[in-house]
Amino acid sequence: MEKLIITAAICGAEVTKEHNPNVPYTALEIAIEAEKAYKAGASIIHLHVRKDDGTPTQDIKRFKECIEAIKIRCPEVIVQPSTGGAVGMSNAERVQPVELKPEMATLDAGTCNFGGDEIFVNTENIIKEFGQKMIIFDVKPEIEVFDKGMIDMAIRLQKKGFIKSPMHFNFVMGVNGGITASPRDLVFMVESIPQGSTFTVSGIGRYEFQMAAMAIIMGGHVRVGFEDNVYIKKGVIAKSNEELVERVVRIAKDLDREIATPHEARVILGLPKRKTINI
Ligand code: KMH
Ligand code: ZN
Repeated sequence: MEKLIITAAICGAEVTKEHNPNVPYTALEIAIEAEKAYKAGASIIHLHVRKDDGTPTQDIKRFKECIEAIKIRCPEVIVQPSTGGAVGMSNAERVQPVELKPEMATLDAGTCNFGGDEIFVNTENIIKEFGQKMIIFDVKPEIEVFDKGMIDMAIRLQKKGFIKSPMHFNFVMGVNGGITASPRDLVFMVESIPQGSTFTVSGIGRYEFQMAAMAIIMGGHVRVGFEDNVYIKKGVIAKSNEELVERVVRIAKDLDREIATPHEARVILGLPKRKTINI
């Protein structure tokens, strides 16, 4: 089995210091969390950014500042900005970080309920627009899938030229309004992606480590982090994203799966070679 790519979703857009005081807001806090997660075994940092007071933003200058702060501490790590942002943001606002030409960025593949009255809107035209922009700026999309129909949308848009092949998916499982975090549904998702694709699994909340174990066994990759879950175990707040990554590393080692370095992750994901990787 190929080595395991661990993504750390260190910040998110919805989780706050009220949920866990260790959620990073400032560029310095974000860079410190990224470095700790990287040193623990993460090769990708999935990145949302905040204003200093914690308000989510997709401001390109803030992304640049945070990415540079991360790259000073861990130049090797792959930084994957979000184009999902926070529920309710405009498309123009969300897509900004793609213009920084990061190696990867997320591409959300459909609309879904997001708990309560929240709706995370990704129409077909938004996905086409973001996908095309990622092709122009040479950014590999991580296709965010909250339900099975979003896989079908991605396959259709790949055939129409809006997404390049091979595709890399992230199955986000357990959102209130998305697919459940169950073994049956994970098997269904894995069997639904085209041959040659890669996949990561993000289990939300208490499902984080159960889904991680299943992904490891099935040859997929794993995402953990405060964006998805703030607890290291039931009722115990994690001190850092590092703790969450360390737990995945322990599970992987027990299951005889080695951990990929960022360089190995680039090879597995087929990221294009760049002379310099500043961003
Ligand atoms: N914050 C969610 C509404 C992504 O990063 O692309 C969307 C999200 C997905 O987090
Ligand atoms: Zn995200």
